Amino acid sequence: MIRKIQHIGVAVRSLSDAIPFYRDVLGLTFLGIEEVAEQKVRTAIFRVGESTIEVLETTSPDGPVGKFLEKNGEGIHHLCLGVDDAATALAHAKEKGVRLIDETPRTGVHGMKIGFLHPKSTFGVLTEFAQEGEEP
Ligand code: CMX
Repeated sequence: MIRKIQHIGVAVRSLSDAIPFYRDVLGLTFLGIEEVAEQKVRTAIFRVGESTIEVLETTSPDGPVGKFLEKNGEGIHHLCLGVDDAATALAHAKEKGVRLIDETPRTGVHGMKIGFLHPKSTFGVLTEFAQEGEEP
């Protein structure tokens, strides 16, 4: 059911400050910037083999990334696992007693179907499922 690490999300204060590190120091392929208004984030996406790193900047202090930065500062924000079917993956986790943030999938970066598990239920790591097929 789980195919790969789809991406790792990294929260930063400024995309324009962080992009040169990933692009010029690490030499990763920069796939572009996307804004997900519903999540109050702008994300710069970098290819790493079959996965990506999503560098996340908040567009509002009260968004999930804004709150995370306020409490923790910059750092790894979430782990995203590529799955065949996001609805099935969420339902399976719920059946096993995991607390869901999303009961059903919603639309994320690149139009992927995504859903989150609550970090209090996943040993402190905010975990996302993303339905593969439309990722970069
Ligand atoms: N990783 C680990 N723990 C986290 C966390 C994270 N990224 N974000 C919050 N937490 C912890 C908080 O530190 C807090 O812990 P304590 O109670 O010990 O202080 C706890 O979770 C808070 O939980 P809450 O009160 O239920 O909720 P919050 O309002 O703080 O929201 C969360 C937390 C995870 C439910 C919310 O950020 C969320 O819904 N996230 C999913 C969406 C998201 O993160 N979008 C941005 C990425 C977009 C994308 O890549 O597409």
